[in-house]
Amino acid sequence: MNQSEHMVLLGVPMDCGKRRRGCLMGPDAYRTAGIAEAFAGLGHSVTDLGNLAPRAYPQEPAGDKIHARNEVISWVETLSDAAEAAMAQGLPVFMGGDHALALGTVRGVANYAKSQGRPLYVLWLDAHSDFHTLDSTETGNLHGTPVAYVTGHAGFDGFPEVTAPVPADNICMIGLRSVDGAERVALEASRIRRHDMRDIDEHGIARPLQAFLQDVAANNGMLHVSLDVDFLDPAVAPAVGTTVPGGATVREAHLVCEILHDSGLLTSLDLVELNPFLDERGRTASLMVDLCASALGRRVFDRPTRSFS
Ligand code: 5AB
Ligand code: MN
Ligand code: MN
Ligand code: MN
Repeated sequence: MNQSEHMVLLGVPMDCGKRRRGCLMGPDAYRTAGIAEAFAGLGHSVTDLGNLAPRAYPQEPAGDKIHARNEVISWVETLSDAAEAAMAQGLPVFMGGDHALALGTVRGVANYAKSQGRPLYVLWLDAHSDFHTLDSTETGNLHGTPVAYVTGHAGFDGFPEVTAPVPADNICMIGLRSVDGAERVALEASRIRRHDMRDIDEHGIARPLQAFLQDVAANNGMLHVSLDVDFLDPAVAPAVGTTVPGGATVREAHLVCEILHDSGLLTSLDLVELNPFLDERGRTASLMVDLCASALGRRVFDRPTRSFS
């Protein structure tokens, strides 16, 4: 049986977390691919709050190593507030936009979880670990930093304080295959659970996910999922700036989403890094919408209920 959710769609046309442009078209590509209709067809109610915009922000300092620092800070403030408010209404889906949006969405969702007295867990589905600080980033692109920020790492001067940092133990990364040297050192020193593609090749994708979900359930956690298009293999999801070969297959990704649905634990979702300018006849946007549908209950046959507690 499907549990019926109230889905809250928020468009986040954020394109400043990196230099290559196009993610600003993401929210409308998801709408065009029928995301609202897919949710409604599964029996969920849907509200589309339209697109968010950053507040006015000071001009970027000349020669800054960090790309669009002030614009990102402004988005973080907007997104934190919007995420916190949307959590009280239903299950928010943040239609990005690049992955810098997660600095704001996860910060806001974490504040909400704290207000409910519940721990927040984060599932990071990505080729990259996005674990740079402003000091360690080599590219200056802030879409490579959200995990370090939301876990409360130092080195984010000028950014809003992270009032409810997500404990490293509560984060699970799946799909990794491009991790920079500084990120590897920092990850190895942290308790973040990390599963690279080799793990998945050897053991399958279900096992690490189920182990993580057991923990979420056992601790009455809320679960935020951050789905980067580059989690998927570029052969099936070409509409992304940072393609890395050897990614998740269509079936692996669906299985993740199907298991997420069975768990009943999902409480918020980011869809990030879709660059419709690079898509082929909308296939990446359509695949992302199909994955969302699996995460919200689309299936071929019912299965016996699986318990995660
Ligand atoms: B994405 C890189 N590590 O820091 C950097 O797509 C890539 O949100 C970051 O996962 C990729 O710029 C960020 C080289
Ligand atoms: Mn990412
Ligand atoms: Mn990525
Ligand atoms: Mn990217």
